[in-house]
Amino acid sequence: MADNITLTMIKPDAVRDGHTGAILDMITKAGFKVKALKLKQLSAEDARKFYAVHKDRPFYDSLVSYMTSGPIVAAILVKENAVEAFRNFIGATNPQEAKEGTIRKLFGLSLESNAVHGSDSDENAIIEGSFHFTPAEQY
Ligand code: IDP
Ligand code: MG
Repeated sequence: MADNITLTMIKPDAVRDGHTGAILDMITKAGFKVKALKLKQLSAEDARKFYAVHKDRPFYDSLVSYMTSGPIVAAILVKENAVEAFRNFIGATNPQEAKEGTIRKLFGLSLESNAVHGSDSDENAIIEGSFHFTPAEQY
């Protein structure tokens, strides 16, 4: 099967707490190849747009505040079946429900501050990749 991409963000709490290196190490050791990578401060407009699918959810405003509370690390990752493989690798949205050894179990602080993002479909991975990276920033 051909390789696919997924988009991840190491979220502000995990960057702030110094987990960027450990998380990137786990990601690459799990066989995901880095196609694009950057440290980036999201504006409120960026965060609202990125999470527009959740705009009617009660946690939307809080999520936007959280995601703009400090820089994030965005990356496009490549692997066979990347979207599903990465979501299995990071664990459930709620770190308390995430399996042992997953990134969210290891580094997540709460349902909101759950350390990392992972795309939910191949289509959204492409949209989210283009949101963060120009073609020239992708290798
Ligand atoms: P996902 O990141 O596992 O795909 P989504 O349902 O797409 O989960 O939610 C996006 C992000 O919004 C989550 O990663 C988490 O940071 C936050 N979030 C989701 N549900 C809640 C909630 O019920 N309360 C607070 N924050 C939430
Ligand atoms: Mg999602």
